[in-house]
Amino acid sequence: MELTKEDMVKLFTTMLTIRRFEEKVSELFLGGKIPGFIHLGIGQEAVAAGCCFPLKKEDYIANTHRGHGQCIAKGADIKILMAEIFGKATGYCKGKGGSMHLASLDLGILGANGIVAGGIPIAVGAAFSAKYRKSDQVVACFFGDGATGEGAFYESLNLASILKLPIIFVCENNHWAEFSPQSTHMDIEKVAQKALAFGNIKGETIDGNDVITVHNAMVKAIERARRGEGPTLLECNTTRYRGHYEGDPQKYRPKDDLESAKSNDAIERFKTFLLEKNIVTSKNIEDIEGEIKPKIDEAVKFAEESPLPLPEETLKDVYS
Ligand SMILES: Cc1ncc(C[n+]2csc(CCOP(=O)(O)OP(=O)(O)O)c2C)c(N)n1
Repeated sequence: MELTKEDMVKLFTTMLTIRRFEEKVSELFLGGKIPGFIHLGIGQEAVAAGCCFPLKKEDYIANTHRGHGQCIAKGADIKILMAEIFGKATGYCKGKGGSMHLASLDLGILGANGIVAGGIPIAVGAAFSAKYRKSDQVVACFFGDGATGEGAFYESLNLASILKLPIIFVCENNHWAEFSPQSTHMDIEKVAQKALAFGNIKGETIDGNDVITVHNAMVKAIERARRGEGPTLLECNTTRYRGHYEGDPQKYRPKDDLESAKSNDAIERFKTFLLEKNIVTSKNIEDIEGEIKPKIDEAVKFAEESPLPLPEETLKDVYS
């Protein structure tokens, strides 16, 4: 699937919406308006946008604790998403999931997960179901570099390889697992090398801050999955700008690590590309920004004005 100019504008709009949405979430969380814990993917937007764009509505994603962007890219309504993050009854999980347990089965969003690597076996189960039903659906399963040290990762990839399941394992490699740099929890350089252990999994490492590269690699992985040739482990190198959780002062992080990351910003790079190729003008960019802002304000208003879940609803829809 070749990207048209229109597609590229849509991709850019998605990335910018994710960024502005999360900047607003940060502001509201630090202002005490949002309960619980928040993990932001600011800096990682190209992975969510590029990977979800070629998915069909009926395809599945399993996202992570850092999963707002993946939900927006899979088609979530930012009003309902914001309400869920606020813990309100109008949210996707009626306010009982919050930022870390976002799910919408209607949109094929199987759920963010507070358990690191917890979404991986769920995604493999969904891929097995798709294959069994011959539904032609694929699953995009997102996780971080830290998750690839979990037993669930190896067991899941083993089964997915043996059964040649229609799944794309997307590692959003931001090179940090909580407060530990990749070098302290992995003795190999690339997560994609881990694919070699399984047989039917194709491993690939790409520039996760180049949305077109991400998109094109994902298209190939989806085609391979739909042809029944098996899973792909797609490692997207990227960076998170914010702390592990919102409020984390990142004292463990060398200053130049963050500064060099910001000079490789996915949104700025794509904007420069679009301008240089005359796909958009500066005025178009301003207009896109101008359209996103009121939508985010509207989402916040909706969330703030929505009711909290009723106490008698506490155990409803809760099944484990
Ligand atoms: C099974 C489990 N172990 C530990 C934790 C605590 N924890 C939360 S996030 C995290 C790091 C995850 O790193 P990574 O998978 O790279 O994702 P990232 O946060 O970088 O997006 C850890 C250790 C947890 N939530 N679940």
